[in-house]
Amino acid sequence: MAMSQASLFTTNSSAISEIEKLQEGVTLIHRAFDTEKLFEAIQTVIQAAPLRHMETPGGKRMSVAMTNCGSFGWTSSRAGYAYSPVDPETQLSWPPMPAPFLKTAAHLSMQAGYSGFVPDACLINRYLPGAQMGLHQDRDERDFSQPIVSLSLGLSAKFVIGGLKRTDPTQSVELGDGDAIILGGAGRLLFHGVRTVKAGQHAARNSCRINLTFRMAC
Ligand code: MD3
Ligand code: FE
Repeated sequence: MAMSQASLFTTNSSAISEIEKLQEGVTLIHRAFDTEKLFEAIQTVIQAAPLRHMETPGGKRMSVAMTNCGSFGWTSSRAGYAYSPVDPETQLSWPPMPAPFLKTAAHLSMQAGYSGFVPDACLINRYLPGAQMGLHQDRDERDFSQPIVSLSLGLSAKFVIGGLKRTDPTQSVELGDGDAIILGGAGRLLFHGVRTVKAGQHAARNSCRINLTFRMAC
């Protein structure tokens, strides 16, 4: 792993979390949350708003399957990227954010130094082995002064972080079950992506990687 500040330790009800500042505005927290509790809440969201492979504006099927909960959900289609108050598949509101989602996002953003974070959108990304996410910036939100909180569950993946230009050098970090990464300030608009997820042997959930990203979208 690349340069990181001395770690701080804090408790997460059952485990000892480890906080690592990867670079200005990029905070990684290991053992950050209760994966079992969140995994259960994820199942309830997925039952109400099933995972689906969205289409890129260029007409390609995304390898990552997605759904959302909260007041707004991130969508991609031939028409472009947009935050929508309804699921385009059903025209129904997205499922509400489960209480443990909100509580975890608020707690972790606080640990990274951002107080008062109340996300209105949570994107759920599911990576089966073979799925990846190309290098991109998150620019569809209204206020870039708001952080993004990302939680990883299940299979590990190599996460790539670059700079403010697509061609800037990158650093990679492995994100595994129970890891959180918080992007704010100077980190908020960095290019980032996820390398192709490999099949693996996660003890409880070996079939996929799930990532939750909490955002203040609108
Ligand atoms: C770094 N998801 O949904 S989350 C995305 O693991 C997305 O599914 C990835 O990128 C995933 O847009 C990475 C971590 C993340 C999220 C936003 C960032 C890293 C970031 C914004 C700026 C810099
Ligand atoms: Fe992103």
